[in-house]
Amino acid sequence: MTSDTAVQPPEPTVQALADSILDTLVHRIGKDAQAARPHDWLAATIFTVRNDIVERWMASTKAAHAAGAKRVYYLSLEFLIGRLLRDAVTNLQRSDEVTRALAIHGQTLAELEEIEPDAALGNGGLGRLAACFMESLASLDLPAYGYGIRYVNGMFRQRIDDGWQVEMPENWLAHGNPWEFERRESAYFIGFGGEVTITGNRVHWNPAEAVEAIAVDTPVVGWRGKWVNTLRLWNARAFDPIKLDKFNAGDFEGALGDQMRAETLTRVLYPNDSTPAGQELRLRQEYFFSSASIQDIVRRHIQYFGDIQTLPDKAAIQLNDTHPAVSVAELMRVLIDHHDFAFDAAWEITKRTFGYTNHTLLPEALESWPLSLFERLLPRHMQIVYQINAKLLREARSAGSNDQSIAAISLIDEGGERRVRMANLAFAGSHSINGVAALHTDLMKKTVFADLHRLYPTRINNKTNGITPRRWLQQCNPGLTALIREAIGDGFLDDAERLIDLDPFAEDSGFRERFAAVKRSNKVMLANHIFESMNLRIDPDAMFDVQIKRIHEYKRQLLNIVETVALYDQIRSHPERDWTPRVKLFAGKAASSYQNAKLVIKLANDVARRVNADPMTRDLLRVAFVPNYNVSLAERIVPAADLSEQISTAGMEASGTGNMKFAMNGALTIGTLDGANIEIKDRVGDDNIFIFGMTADEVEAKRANGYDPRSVIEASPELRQAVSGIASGVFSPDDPGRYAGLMGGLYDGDWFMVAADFDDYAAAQRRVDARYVDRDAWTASAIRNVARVGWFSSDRTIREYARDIWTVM
Ligand code: B1H
Repeated sequence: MTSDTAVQPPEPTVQALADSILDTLVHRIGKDAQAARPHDWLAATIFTVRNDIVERWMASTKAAHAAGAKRVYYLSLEFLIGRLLRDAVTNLQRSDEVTRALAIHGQTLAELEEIEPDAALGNGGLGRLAACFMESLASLDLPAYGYGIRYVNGMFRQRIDDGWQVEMPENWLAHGNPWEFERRESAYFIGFGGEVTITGNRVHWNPAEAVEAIAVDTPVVGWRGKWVNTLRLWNARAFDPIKLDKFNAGDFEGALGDQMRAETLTRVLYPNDSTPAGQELRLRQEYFFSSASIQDIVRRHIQYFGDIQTLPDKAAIQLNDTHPAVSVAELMRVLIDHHDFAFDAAWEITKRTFGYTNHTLLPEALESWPLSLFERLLPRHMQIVYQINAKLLREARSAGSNDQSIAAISLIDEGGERRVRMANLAFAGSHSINGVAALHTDLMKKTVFADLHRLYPTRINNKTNGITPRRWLQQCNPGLTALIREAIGDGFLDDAERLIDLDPFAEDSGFRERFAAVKRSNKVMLANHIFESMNLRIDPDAMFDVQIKRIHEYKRQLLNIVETVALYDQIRSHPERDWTPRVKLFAGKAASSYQNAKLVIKLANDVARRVNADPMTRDLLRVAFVPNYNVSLAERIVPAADLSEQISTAGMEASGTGNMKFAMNGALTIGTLDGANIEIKDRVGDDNIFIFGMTADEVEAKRANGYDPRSVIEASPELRQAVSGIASGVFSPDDPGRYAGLMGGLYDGDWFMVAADFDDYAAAQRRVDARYVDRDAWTASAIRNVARVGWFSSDRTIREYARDIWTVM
């Protein structure tokens, strides 16, 4: 869409804005300026800013309609959007105006922004990617809807008690949510269970239970406010919230039971990153939001275009991993049972409409549902899955696939308890299947999808992830943004790849000094925050070495911690050497049932306690585990980082997106040749990144040829000392055996190859030390990182999806 199709309302003056905030406070919140608390001012500000957004929103909707535009639908069980006020105000370019208007009332925009709850309707990278994509879609003026679930409780709040993670319920809606609009008129019937009957050639599904899905919309403002899209999250409600007959008979629980069951559906986000939860409630969530979204998409298409046949020309539905994959069967059901399509015709429309993005190859992460559960909950979909499978396997047979290949392609896993394979369903039902970084896409073709890829060799394609430079540069790092603007002008704000104009400034000593001053001031702000929140002092002149992400064995926080211990031992053995002072920062949540991940958190805290209390190393090494990692905390930490730890076992991190955020904010990466690290290295150049460790091929070969971690540990004195120190309780004198099992795992098995990569990692860290001492060279490299990673803007990623998969550009 062109930008001039949306109306630009006139900018109200600052005084008018201040008046309207006060008017909102009084008439909408019901408080006067004297009685209002900060949350009231926040709500009044959001409501006021929202008015401006709503006008643009309606104009965008009308423009898309008038143009008969094709719409993009992004289906995701996770949207990790974080706070919205600063995003909205900066994208509308009204920061100064709103700041000044609030000042008239003695309020500070920055302080109000800080009390906005962080909407954490996602786990990690996959959910944050969905949020970055929504922002880029709006920034590129592409008509799009995000579809998901309005969880009442998002990602749990993490408390650290005596070093252990404790999960606390998160309650982002406690003060209401001024951003959202409930659309009671957009409600759909969602059935579960029951049976399927046939009359004539008509199939009829009679569900045993049903809930209503209610739409709740949030506007998503693009850069410069030219275009506004919709994030539509579904809420579940009982059709009959109170059964009055039961209520009158005194059966209060029975009277409210349906409502309770419905509310349970959209109550809480499953806090797993990478490994799916196999519970029935999760499958119910998946079907609930898939069905509501498909019904809504079909309803809108028919309303606008009249003819369901043209659906693939006017709607592109992207499946964010397999969590919405049941949508494939749901669209088939709607087309066949409600619109009288023959199976084959419905299948062609379905394939042309869907695209599927895969985000992980970890075998335990590939979603599959026991056939018995799937059939009991979705009997009609089970029939359709069987029909799809019959067609798929016929095609495979006629293409000459052997039995082994047929078994791999099948939608049904027959090894052991029979299960429905959601990845195969998503693959079969889509015209495009994409990975999220070049290596990942390559491995998809060679591993999980090898047989499907041989059968349909044109479907798999790569779309390397990206991040929105609005949130992850402009908003989180205003100091750096201002400096870049002075140097190269405003062009990079609209096209992040113009950051390349900054490259020559790496050689300008005056610029390097100013760049280093910005980084230092970001570090001072983070140090203050850590002091205030954790009562720990860290030195802004030390190197800030940061690993923040979900805690998972494949991400190898353990490698970092063990190396930290080895460094600690080295410093104590050789205090006379010229050590580079470091602050090791960790943050991240562990899935509640992931015992090893929780133990890694405890270990980081135990190591921090001991190291930070040691007078011999105090000035050279500090360790901190910052609690409750979320989007807002990342926005503080990323601009302050010197070193970005991206150290997953090669072949296991599909892409990573934190790696991109750090590089764009001038941190240097220490990383393996995994995921998008490889593409970052290709762009920043070998001299501006620290690469170590085995390649994905080497990891695979080592596993195949029998890897013996014990001999590796024995052969490395530093590693041996660190591991045996941890194992024997040096860091856990209160419970000396605490880490015996965790360290034992390294000796016998070490699936993630911590030992195999240790020496090379430690050597890379000493190269990091040496480079950091030459502060000028370090800063030049940091500038080159910023200049050269504009390609990792999610605008570029979305343009590629729009051109290659959705054909909307
Ligand atoms: C990613 C997930 C994921 N990959 C299952 N897979 C989940 C899988 O709740 N579940 O069941 C939740 C999340 N998340 C991440 O996606 C990758 O690990 C990252 O490497 C990648 O950058 C990110 C975005 O593509």
